[in-house]
Amino acid sequence: MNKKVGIVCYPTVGGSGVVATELGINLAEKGYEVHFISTTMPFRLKRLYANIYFHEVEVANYPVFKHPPYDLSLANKIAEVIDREELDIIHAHYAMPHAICSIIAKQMAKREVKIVTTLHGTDITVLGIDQSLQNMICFAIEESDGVTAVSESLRKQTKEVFNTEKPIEVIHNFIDQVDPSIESPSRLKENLGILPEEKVIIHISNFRKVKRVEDVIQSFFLIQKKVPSKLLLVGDGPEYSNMRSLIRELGLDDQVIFMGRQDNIQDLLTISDLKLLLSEKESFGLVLLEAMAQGIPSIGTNIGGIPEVIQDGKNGYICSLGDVDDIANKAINLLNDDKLWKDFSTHAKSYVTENFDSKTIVKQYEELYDGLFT
Ligand code: GMT
Repeated sequence: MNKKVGIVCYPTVGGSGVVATELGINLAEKGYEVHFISTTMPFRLKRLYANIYFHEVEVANYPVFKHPPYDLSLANKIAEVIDREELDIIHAHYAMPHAICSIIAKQMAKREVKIVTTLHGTDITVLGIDQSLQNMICFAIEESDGVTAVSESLRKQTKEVFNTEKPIEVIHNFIDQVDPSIESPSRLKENLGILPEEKVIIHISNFRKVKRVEDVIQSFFLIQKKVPSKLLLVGDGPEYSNMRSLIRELGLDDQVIFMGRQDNIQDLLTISDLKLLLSEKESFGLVLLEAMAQGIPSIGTNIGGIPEVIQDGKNGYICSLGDVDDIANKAINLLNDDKLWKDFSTHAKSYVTENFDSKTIVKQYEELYDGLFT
């Protein structure tokens, strides 16, 4: 009989929430009973599935609490769901705080349950650097029954930073086959004020400092001098206003289109010719897969898991962090060479299908789950 799996994740727009939700949907389609435990319904969970349940974590907020105790409310809810729904596995996405809360819940619950933790990056590459949290993250890793990392780079970094004994399996992020786009690309381009002959460069992120959106803009500044083009900036976050100012300073107001947060980026990718992800920290870069699955070549930095997704010179380019001249030169060369672009585009699609298809990757999670019960 298929197992009952509880998935604990951040429901908001962001790679880890997308991966957790898509995993749940794929498992449900294979007959698992899936229980999402989160503060709000994961945003990609748009359809109704008979065997997917959602359990809302309500955070108590009494005046005596200086900070609402999200972690405790979550642990309590996980324990409650383990017992009531007779779960076999809790799959926590992020060590901090989701794995920790799951471990507390396991101790509270009356039923034996296995904990699987998937490391997505920031818990290791950002929080891991904070000494005060290191012991806690170590504890989450060692006490989990199974641990995965979304890239080899993240697995290596976790071992180096935490020196943990627990084996960490690399299970890359994945993508479902892309549905045909509903919007007509030429109409969408026209609606956005992009001329038919203009190339479209796209960047999608949460505009945190680590994403180095300023490098995207500086690279575009050089690109647009040689290639008629527009830059689509999709997302929102702390660096948003600084980026607006930079664009004004560079006189790029008419050539950069701010799209804000978008749940459905597929149509925007359909009209794009090049994806830029120039982060200084990136454990994987799910947005790269989303672009490459649509045949959009990408340029990324030689950071974290990015080189596990982009094959330099085959389906995109890998450049050094901050080297905007090199990034721009490579982009100009690619955008001006139709044959090269088509080659990269074909390779991008096939590389994603061969290596990051949901069918292949979800099977790896299933094998991991099975292994916990033998
Ligand atoms: O990109 C982000 O900063 C959001 C973050 C998240 O929590 O969704 O992304 C992390 O997990 C994604 C899914 O595994 C990865 O594709 C991103 O590379 C990773 N972000 C970082 O490592 C900065």
